[in-house]
Amino acid sequence: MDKEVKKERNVHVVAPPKLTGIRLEDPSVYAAGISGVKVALEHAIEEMGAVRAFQTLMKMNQKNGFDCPGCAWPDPDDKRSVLGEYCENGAKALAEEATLKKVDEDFFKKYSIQEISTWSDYQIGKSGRLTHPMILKEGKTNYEKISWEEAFQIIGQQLNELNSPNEAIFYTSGRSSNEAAFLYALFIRAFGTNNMPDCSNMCHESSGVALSQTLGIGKGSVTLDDLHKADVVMVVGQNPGTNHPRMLSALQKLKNKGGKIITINPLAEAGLKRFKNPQKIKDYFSGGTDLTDVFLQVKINQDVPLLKSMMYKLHQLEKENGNIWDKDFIQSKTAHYESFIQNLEQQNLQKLIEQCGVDEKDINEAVKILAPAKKIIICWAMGLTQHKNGVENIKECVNLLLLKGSVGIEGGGTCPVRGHSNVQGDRSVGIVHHPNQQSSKNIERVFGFKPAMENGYDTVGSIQAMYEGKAKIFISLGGNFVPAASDTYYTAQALQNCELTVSISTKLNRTHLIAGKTSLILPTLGRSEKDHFEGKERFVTVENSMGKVHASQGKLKPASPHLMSEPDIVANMAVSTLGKGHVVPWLEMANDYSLIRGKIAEIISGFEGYNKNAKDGFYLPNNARVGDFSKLPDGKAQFTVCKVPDHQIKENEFILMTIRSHDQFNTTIYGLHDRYRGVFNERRVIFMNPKDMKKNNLSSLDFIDLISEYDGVKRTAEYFHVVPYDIPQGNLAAYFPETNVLVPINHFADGSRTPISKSVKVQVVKK
Ligand SMILES: Nc1nc2c(c(=O)[nH]1)N[C@H]1C(S)=C(S)[C@@H](COP(=O)(O)OP(=O)(O)OC[C@H]3O[C@@H](n4cnc5c(=O)[nH]c(N)nc54)[C@H](O)[C@@H]3O)O[C@H]1N2
Ligand SMILES: Nc1nc2c(c(=O)[nH]1)N[C@H]1C(S)=C(S)[C@@H](COP(=O)(O)OP(=O)(O)OC[C@H]3O[C@@H](n4cnc5c(=O)[nH]c(N)nc54)[C@H](O)[C@@H]3O)O[C@H]1N2
Ligand code: SF4
Ligand SMILES: [Mo]
Repeated sequence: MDKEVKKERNVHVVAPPKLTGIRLEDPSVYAAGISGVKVALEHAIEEMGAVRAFQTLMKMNQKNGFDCPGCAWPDPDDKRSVLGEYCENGAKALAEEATLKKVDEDFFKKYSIQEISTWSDYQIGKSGRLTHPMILKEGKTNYEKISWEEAFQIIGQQLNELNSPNEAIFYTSGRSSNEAAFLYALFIRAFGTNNMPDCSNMCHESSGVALSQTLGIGKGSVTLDDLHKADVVMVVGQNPGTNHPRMLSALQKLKNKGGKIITINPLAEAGLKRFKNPQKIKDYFSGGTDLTDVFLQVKINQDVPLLKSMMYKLHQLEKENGNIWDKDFIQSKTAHYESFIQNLEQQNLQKLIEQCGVDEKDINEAVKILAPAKKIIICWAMGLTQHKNGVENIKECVNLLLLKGSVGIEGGGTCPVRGHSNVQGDRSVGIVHHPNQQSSKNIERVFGFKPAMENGYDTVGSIQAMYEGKAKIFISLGGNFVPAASDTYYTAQALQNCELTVSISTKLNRTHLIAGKTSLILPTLGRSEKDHFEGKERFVTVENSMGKVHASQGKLKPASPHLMSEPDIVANMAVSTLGKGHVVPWLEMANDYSLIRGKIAEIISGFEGYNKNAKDGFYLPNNARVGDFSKLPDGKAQFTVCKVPDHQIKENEFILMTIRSHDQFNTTIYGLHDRYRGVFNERRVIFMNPKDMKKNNLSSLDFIDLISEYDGVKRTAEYFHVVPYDIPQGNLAAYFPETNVLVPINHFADGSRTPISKSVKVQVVKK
C-alpha cells in the first residue's frame, strides 16, 4: 500500500522509525499505588508548573469543577474524595491539555510540515497548545496565520461550491461537549448530509449494534452503584488499570463486599491482578487488594468459544439440578431461547475448550462462581469490539446475562466501558450517520427546516469516499484521524485527495500535516479552560459511560486569547455556509449554551428539564436498566446464535492485537513507557510468547518487521523489538498507532464496520 502513495508536499505519513533505547523489567503485579501518584504528579508539574497543577487537579471531576478530559469513567453520584477524584492517567490527560508550551505563529514559521512530519507523534504532541487559526495554502509547506473571519469565509465558500452536500465529511472525536456536538450535527444536517463519521465507529460501534438488537438500547445498563453490588463482575477484553483506572476502585469496593471477579484476556494485565488504592493510606503499607478470582487467558478473538464452553457446562448443571438459569425471566422477558439452547447443545465441548486455549480447570472455576450468581455484570471494551465478529462477541455476552436473568436488576447488566470522555454524549445528541426519524421530525417542528435524511458515511465509508474522489472536504471536530484510522497510507491518501481539510483542535497532531489542497487549523478551548462570553462564564455538559449527564466548567485561563469555544466555531461555520438569515439562530445559541440545551430538550427524548438539572446531573432513561424490552420484536430481549470464529491461520502467521500502552491516550503519546508491562523508553515492541520466539529463532530484543497480507495486498510495519511475554502462543501484541499501517481498510466487523484492529493476521520477519 505504501508504494501507491503519492507523497503530497513530501510529508511522512508515519514517523520514520527511530529507536529510543529500550529497557525491560518484569511486568508489575499490582496497579496504581505510590508510583501511580508519583508519575501523575511528575507529568502534571512538568507541563503545568506545581501551583497550577495542584490547584487544577483538585477541581477535576468535582461538582462545580470540570470533567476529566481522559476516559468516560463515571464519578460517584454522592460524595467525592477530598484527596482528589482522579487517577494517574487523568492527571496525564490534564497535563497534556493544560501544558504551558505553545504552538504559535513563530513555530509554524520555523518548521515546515515536512520537517514536523519527521518527528515522532510523541514529539509532535509535546510541542504544545495551538494558539491561532492557521492556514496551509495550496502548494505551500508552512502554515500561516489567518483571521477567524477569513477562515470561516473559506469554509463557507468551499462547502457551497461542492456539487452536493454529500461531498463533505464531518468527523467527530469524543471529547466535544453535548452543546458543541448537537450544534455541529444540526449544522451538518441543515447543510444537507449525514456524513458524520465518529471515533465510535472505530471503538464501541459493535457494542451499540449488538446491544440495540438484543436489548433495545445501544448503551450499557448499569450504574456505578450496581458495580459495587454485583455478585460477579466479568472483565472481558479490557485493560482498566491503564484505560479506566478509577474502575479499579469500584472493583475493590465490590471485592470488599464479597463480590467475585472473572477476567478474560490474552494478557494478565497488572490492574486486574492486584490494586493498591492511592486514596487509601492502608493500601500503601499492605499488598493492596487481589482483584481477579479467576483469570481466563483466552487466545485472541476466542471469547465466543470460551463463553460457549462456560454456558455449555452451566447448562449441564441446569439439566442436573434445574437451578442455574432464571426460567421465569427467560419465559417472560426473552425470545429465541429454544434455538439458542439447541445450538449450544450441539457444540463439541472439547473442541470449544481447545480452540479458546484456556485450561479446563480454570473454566470450571469460573463456572463454579457463575452457577449460584444472579447479579452478574459483564464489562468489556476494545478486546471484544474490534474483530470481524465484534458484534457477535457482545451478543454472546448478552446471551449469558439473559440466561441468568441478570439484565434490568440491581447489581446486574451490561457495561461497555466507553473510551473518550464524552463519546457517548456526542452520539446521544445527534452525531450519527443513520439519522433518527423521530429526532428529524422534531428538528423540523422546532427549527422549521427539513434535515437531511439519507444515511451518511461512517469512518470506513468516508475514507473510501475521499480516496475515490467522491468526497472533497474533510472537517473534524477534534481527533487525529490519520493515525487513528486503519490503513494509515490509504487514509492519508484519502485526506490528501481533498480540496479542503479543516481540524478543530487543541493540540498539533499528524493529521494537520496530511493536508488537503488547502488546510485549516482552528484552535479551540480545552475542557479545563474558562469559557467566557461577554464577561459571563459558560459551562458545558457531558454524558459519562453510564448514561449520566452533568455539567463541566473549566477553571484555567485559556492557552491563548485567540481561541474560540467549539460551539462558537461551529456556529460561525454554519453562518458562513448557510447565510445570516438562516432559520436557526446559530450565533445566539452559541453565545448562550442554555439555549442549545433548551433545544436539545425539545428534540431528543430523555433531556427534559435539561437546564434545570444540568448542574446536579441526571440519568438518561434506559429501558434495559428497568427491564423494558417493549421496543424489540415481540417486546422481548433477544437470544442470538453466534458463530465460532475461524481465522484460517497459515503455518507462519500470527494474530496481532493492537493495544494501548500505559503512556498514551489513543494517538496522543504521553511518554515512552509501559510501566505495568515492564517496557521502558520504547514503543516499537512486539510482545511474543517465548515458545514462539524459540520456534522462530528469535531472541529478546531482536528486530523484526511485521507484514500483513489481505486480498493480495501486503502492508509492512518496520523495526520492532521482540519482547518475551506471557501471551498465548500464536498471538502477538503491539501498540497502536504504530501498527495501524497493517490494518486493512476493507476488513471490519460485520454489522458495525469497526476495523479489525484486535485481530490482524501478520507474519514476522527477522531483520
Ligand atoms: N490512559 C488511557 N485511557 C484510555 C485510552 C487511552 O488510550 N489511554 N483510550 C480511551 C478509549 S478511546 C478507549 S476505546 C478505551 C480502550 O480501553 P481498552 O479496550 O481497555 O484498550 P486496549 O488497549 O485497546 O485494550 C484492550 C484489552 O483487550 C485485550 N484483548 C485484545 N484482544 C482480545 C480478545 O480477542 N479477547 C479478549 N478477551 N481480550 C482481548 C487486550 O489484551 C487489552 O487488555 O480506553 C479509553 N481510556
Ligand atoms: N489499531 C488501532 N486503531 C485504533 C484503536 C485501536 O485500539 N487500535 N482504537 C480506536 C479508538 S477506540 C478510538 S476512540 C480512535 C480515536 O481516534 P481520535 O478520537 O480521532 O483520536 P485521539 O487520539 O483521541 O485524538 C487526539 C486529538 O484530539 C484533539 N483534542 C483533544 N482534546 C480536544 C478538545 O477538547 N477539543 C477538540 N476539538 N480537540 C481536542 C487534539 O488535537 C489531539 O491531537 O482510534 C481508534 N484507532
Ligand atoms: S478514570 Fe478516566 S475519567 Fe477518571 S480520572 Fe482517570 S482518566 Fe479521568
Ligand atoms: Mo475509543
